[in-house]
Amino acid sequence: MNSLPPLIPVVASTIGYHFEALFWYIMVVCTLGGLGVYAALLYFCVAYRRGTTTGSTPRILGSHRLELAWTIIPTIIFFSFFGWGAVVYTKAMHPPQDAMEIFVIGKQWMWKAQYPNGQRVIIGGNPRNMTEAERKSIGKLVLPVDRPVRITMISEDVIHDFGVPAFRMKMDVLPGRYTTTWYHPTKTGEFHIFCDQYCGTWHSLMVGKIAVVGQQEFDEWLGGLGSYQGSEQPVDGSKAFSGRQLFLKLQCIKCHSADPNAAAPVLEGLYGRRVPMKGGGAEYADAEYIKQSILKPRLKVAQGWEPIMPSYEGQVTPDDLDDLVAYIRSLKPGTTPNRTDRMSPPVGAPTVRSEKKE
Ligand code: HEC
Ligand SMILES: [Cu+2]
Repeated sequence: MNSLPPLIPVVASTIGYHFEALFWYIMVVCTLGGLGVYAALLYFCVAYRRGTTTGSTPRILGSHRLELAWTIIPTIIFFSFFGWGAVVYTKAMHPPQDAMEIFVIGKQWMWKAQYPNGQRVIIGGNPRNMTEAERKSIGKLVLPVDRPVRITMISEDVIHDFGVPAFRMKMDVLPGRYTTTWYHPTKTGEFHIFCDQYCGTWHSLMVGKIAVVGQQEFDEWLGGLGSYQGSEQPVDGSKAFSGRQLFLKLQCIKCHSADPNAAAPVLEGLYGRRVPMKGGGAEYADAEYIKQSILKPRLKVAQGWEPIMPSYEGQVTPDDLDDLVAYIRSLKPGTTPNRTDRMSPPVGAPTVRSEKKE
């Protein structure tokens, strides 16, 4: 039966627990209240049915005590909903000062998230309406566990709503006005994002995932590296992403293609491997080795290859080198670009694609 969704979605944020407690409190009080009313109804129906001993009802001219009791007690009970609700609401509306800030833009029918370092991801959307670059950078909203994040949102077109059931939080995303919400994720794992406001034809595709990962994994991901990758190519705005642009611009791709029979080694999975050298010995492929391979390719030549790689000394800045290293480090099997891949424009850049009418 694991195909059925759980009756109660997992709870994965601090507000989620507050929300659950309040929800069940209201649920239990209302259920008991309702049952009480129906039980009394049933009892009176039977006890005071026509023709019973009581005959006629006694004349009762009111009781202040009774009136006060059934006014004050329910008022206290129902105001407890309000009081508790107000406390949870205030918590939910006020992100802590140290929260990390992430911007989210809603657009028919996808989400675009931007991190403090400029890194961007696209979440969800209708692939038919996207540019190639957008399609390849479809990813997840990656968040660190146990750290508060504030999400500031705006819409490019109509009203959307950024809803995360596992966090028990949703917030309307409006055109022309910023709205904010915040989460304190308490569990690692993947959780749904839904657009909770009907927003047009592909509203149903405006869905995605939040991946909550450990702090270290998160930091690596923010650098465009690491075991966790939300999308097929390095995340837009990361060092690895700039490295990829350079890799294409400097034409490294002409030799280092995905073809193992090409003139140069495939660089996927190179980082951290031991590379046998021409003339004996081996080198550990770390950042130093990669930098040296780019600046002084003749110094250490990998076994089985000809020393045909040109030196890039003077053509690349130290920053460029770091980006290239980050990119090579992020290269996973099957992710070397095609030789014909052009540099992809940044996510969200204005595009001149022809809007095909379908
Ligand atoms: C003219 C073809 C050519 C171009 C262009 C080229 N390389 Fe190379 N590259 C090679 C060959 C051949 C080797 C293997 C021999 C060696 O170690 O020098 C190599 C080796 C490497 C290595 C070490 C790989 C290993 O398995 O040890 C790295 C890293 C590298 N290149 C990065 C780059 C980068 C980054 C660029 C672009 C800035 C680039 N290369 C441009 C041909 C090329
Ligand atoms: Cu929407």
